[in-house]
Amino acid sequence: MKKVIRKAASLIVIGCMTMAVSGCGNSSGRQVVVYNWGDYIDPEVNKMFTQETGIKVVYSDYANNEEMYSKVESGTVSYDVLFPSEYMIEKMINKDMLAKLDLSKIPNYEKIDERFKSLPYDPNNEYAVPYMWGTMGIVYNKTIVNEPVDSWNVMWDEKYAKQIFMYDSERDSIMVALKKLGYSMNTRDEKELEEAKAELIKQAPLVLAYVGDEGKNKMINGEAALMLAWAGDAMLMLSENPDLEYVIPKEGSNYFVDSMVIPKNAAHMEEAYEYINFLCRPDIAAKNAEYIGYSTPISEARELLPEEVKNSDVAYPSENITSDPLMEMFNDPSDIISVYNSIWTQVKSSS
Ligand code: SPD
Repeated sequence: MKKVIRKAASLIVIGCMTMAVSGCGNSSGRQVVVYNWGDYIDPEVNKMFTQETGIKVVYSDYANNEEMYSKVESGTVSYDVLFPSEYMIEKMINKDMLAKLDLSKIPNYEKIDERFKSLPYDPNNEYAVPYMWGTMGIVYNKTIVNEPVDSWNVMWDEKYAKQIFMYDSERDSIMVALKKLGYSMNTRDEKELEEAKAELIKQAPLVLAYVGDEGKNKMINGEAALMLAWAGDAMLMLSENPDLEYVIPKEGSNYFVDSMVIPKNAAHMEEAYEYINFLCRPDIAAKNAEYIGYSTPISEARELLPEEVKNSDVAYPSENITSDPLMEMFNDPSDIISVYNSIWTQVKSSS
């Protein structure tokens, strides 16, 4: 987890991607078209994959599940491997957009811990191969927030006006408001969702910015007091600034699993299988997890991590956390997506 090296390396990824498109380091003519979250892979891993297999990686990234879905649905680019979160996998399965996997082509699938298999979005392990997992919580700067932080309420505290970063994502922001109110993040109750909207509108004047990946460096640089963050990003921030802490609020939060899937219309199926299998190899999964800060679902990979990472409560909280009823995984809100979209439009226009 090295901020400065990571920034330089991500430029190399783009450079390598450009070269990959024009055929750099690859004589086989084989390629795999990968679309992943930003800051969600060690660029060296893509290079190693090409060196070992001769398959070039045409790599690009997205900021959130919704952006990925729109791009894939538009059909402007045909992707081979995607990394959606659980609720988006459920939606893509329901829309018949994903290929059923032949797990015999992913022998490293057996390395994945059983507790990350047969999850509600893919109960028979037909479509998705877990990649990274984690929780969502609050990163706060102890030199500014010098009181115990244990509740989402702090993100509404006027003392911290214009020192709060929220995440620029409708699903995650609405989740925070629902949990603050004591509701399920998967509620279909329009009254509860209206209350969540009112909370977010109330919070908007206090928010310094609705950020994406750039929020991490801003927190590291002490530009805000509080930030809504995923544990993997928290790992990176905490390693760079000892004044920062991560907490999962007592009202509960989101526990997520991002997985690798192959779209039904993928043009390079065999290469997609090879790529997914490579990322599940314990040494590669460990290298990747150490670089990006997120939590690998492969115990053998976790064992290879530095002591301070593999024993971190932030990246690897107690296993009970995934059975805590206050910690929820998102499910697909397609049936009420217009309500979600309308809430988010109103929140953003009030900020
Ligand atoms: N840098 C972004 C890493 C992506 C993390 N995914 C979290 C998904 C939660 N629904």
